[in-house]
Amino acid sequence: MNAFTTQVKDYVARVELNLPGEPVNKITRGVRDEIDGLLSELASDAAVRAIVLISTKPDSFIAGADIDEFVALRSREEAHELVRKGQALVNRLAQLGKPVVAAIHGACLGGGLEVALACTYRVATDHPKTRIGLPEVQLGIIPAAGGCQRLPRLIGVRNALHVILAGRQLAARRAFRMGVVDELVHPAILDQVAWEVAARLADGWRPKRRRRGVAGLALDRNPLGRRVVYAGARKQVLKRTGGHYPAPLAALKAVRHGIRYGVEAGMDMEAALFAELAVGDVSRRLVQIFFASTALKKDPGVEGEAPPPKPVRNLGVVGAGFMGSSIGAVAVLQAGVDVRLRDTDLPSVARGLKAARKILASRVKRRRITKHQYLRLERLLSGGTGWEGFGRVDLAIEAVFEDLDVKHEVMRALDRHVPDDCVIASNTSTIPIERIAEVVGQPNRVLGMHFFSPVERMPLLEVIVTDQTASWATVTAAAFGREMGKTVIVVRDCPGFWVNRILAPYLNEAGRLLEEGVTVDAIDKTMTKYGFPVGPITLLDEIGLDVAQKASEVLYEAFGERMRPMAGLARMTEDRRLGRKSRRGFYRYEQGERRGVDEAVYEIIEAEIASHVPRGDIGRRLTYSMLNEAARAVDEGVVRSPRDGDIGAVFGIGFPAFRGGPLRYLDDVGAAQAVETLEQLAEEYGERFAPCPRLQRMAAGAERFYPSA
Ligand code: T1G
Repeated sequence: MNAFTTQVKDYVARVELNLPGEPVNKITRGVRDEIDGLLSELASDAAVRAIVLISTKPDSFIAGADIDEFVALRSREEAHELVRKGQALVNRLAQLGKPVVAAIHGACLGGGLEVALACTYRVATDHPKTRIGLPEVQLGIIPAAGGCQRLPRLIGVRNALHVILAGRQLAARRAFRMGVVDELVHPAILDQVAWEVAARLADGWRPKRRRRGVAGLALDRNPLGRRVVYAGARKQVLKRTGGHYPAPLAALKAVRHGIRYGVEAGMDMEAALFAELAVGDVSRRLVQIFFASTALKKDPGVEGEAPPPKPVRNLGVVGAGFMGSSIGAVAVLQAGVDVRLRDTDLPSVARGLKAARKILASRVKRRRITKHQYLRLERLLSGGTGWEGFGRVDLAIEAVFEDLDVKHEVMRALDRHVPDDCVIASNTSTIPIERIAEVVGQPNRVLGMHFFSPVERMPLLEVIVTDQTASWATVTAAAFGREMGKTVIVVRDCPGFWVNRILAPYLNEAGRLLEEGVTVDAIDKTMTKYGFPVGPITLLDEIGLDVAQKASEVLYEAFGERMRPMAGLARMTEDRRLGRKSRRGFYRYEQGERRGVDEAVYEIIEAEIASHVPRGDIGRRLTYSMLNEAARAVDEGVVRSPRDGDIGAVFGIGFPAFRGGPLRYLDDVGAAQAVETLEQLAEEYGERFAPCPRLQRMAAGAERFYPSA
């Protein structure tokens, strides 16, 4: 296997890790066996008095245990046996009897951090690629190689739970401030500093770790304080997960048990809980989403031989409004490119630049970037009312008013001012790209880049392509979207694209239920119980009722009766109720906080609060309106695969990740059952629920969207 090579110099052994043939270092069975033998040699070698563990794989310290291994587990017993081996390795390292320095550059995650925590001292590089954390709960499992024991004892229970329960990946600087790592260095001197520390440790020096803040002492160091911490953590987890994700609560239990009964008892609890979670459905689904989103990072976005993407070093954004300025800010922050913002008058440009700078400044406030980095990034932003600078852009994105004439005017201008090989993108959410492109001389370089608001937080980007879009343009837009930190799906040009296409019937159905007398609370609570982060009525307020109304009109025009929007939406917008942004919608808002349902809306939409809809049907009507449309859209080839459709739904509208996405969920329900439910709903509530042809075919042939469960 030879994942490790060792050199001993002046009684310090430098152990290099580089797993052959793998893009990252991960703890496989082979690595465990090899390190086991190596630790025995190092322990007995009198010439070795200290050890440095360092990776020579670019930007990867250790990315954790091998996820492929625990995906293959078929029973709790197997899972328990596997995790016990991981624990034994980490404990051997901790009890080696000779000091070990972890020299960390790149991803140090999961079992990788648990290995580092078992070392005597941790030096990390201050580099964007150095990410440190215990992300296991993101995979539906828990840190089970001592992470739930060693991290709380190193940085305190409160801080450790903050890291573990959300599966955070910390930037190196943050990890240093929290005390996870002892020293932060420039990558160029990591090797030398680690070696020098090892030599000092060999001579008997030991680090005196800085004490945690007063709050840490008050809360961490006494049972009563810890009870407060545990209760607060549990409440936060339940608020965030709605109880659908067992892993964070299990991690809390493993931490608490170990603090109370000691490290060994704690690791026993880790192993037992890991074994149960690792073979559970939630973990299976979350790991599928991990692999799907990882595969998407490498997907060029076109079938067959993909041309190389054109590097984007200069971005032009037309429209310095809310979306345009956010797109510009994220492009500067994530991709570090020059951004030229253009609008029709200087006050608009000034407002756009100010809004973009505000997003950059928020990163300084949250200590994600330094003031120095802010100044460097801020200089990449410029703006004006002319076309100066657009003559050298590699990509131009328009984010102007959702009106075809306005967009045509911008497209004509871009066609004249940008280089011939510049990709021209529209951030439209409703207008077909083919229509937008019809005024451009070379429509093969036109596509859609549909960002979701707020751009700095929403992970999904839809790249919308027409039959005329050239592959080089598609791969360039997809690659740049990934440089902006987005998960990118390439979607065929049709009304609503993918996300709005499947969202519209869901939101329309919520409106119908309202008009039939079902309360806002009953509707929203039904869907948060199903696993959505917020219910459909809250989502309408967040999207903006005017935006939702415009999108629903486009879809109604395109798809007819099954996409009929709720009648009350127009009355709501006429009453200037636009949702959160106007501080009045279906909910009331005070100081930016949602403050409960505005009962006045029932009168506005002329609803009688006397619902006769059985509670079970509320969920079925809402869920199946989305599932049916998703199956129909996949059948039309709106997305390139069920995988893209599921990732788009999970990352775009918060479809419950533990259900895997609408198409995974349909596989779980089974096409025959789904058709039967839709037929019942159609009989009871109307033709819009008639099962789409794809589901009928799948039911007849017992087919699935995915080959295996
Ligand atoms: N196991 C198996 N494969 C992994 C892996 C892992 N831990 N991490 C990455 N890969 C593969 C990935 O599938 C892809 O494969 C390739 O590496 C490059 O990944 C006991 C039990 C490390 C930040 O959750 O977050 O430890 O597609 O494209 O963008 O408590 O990968 O090329 O064939 O994402 O530079 C906990 C998961 C495991 C970390 C790198 N660890 N990985 O991102 O590259 S559970 C994690 C990541 C555990 C212990 C428990 C990221 C990355 P392919 P990539 P990247």
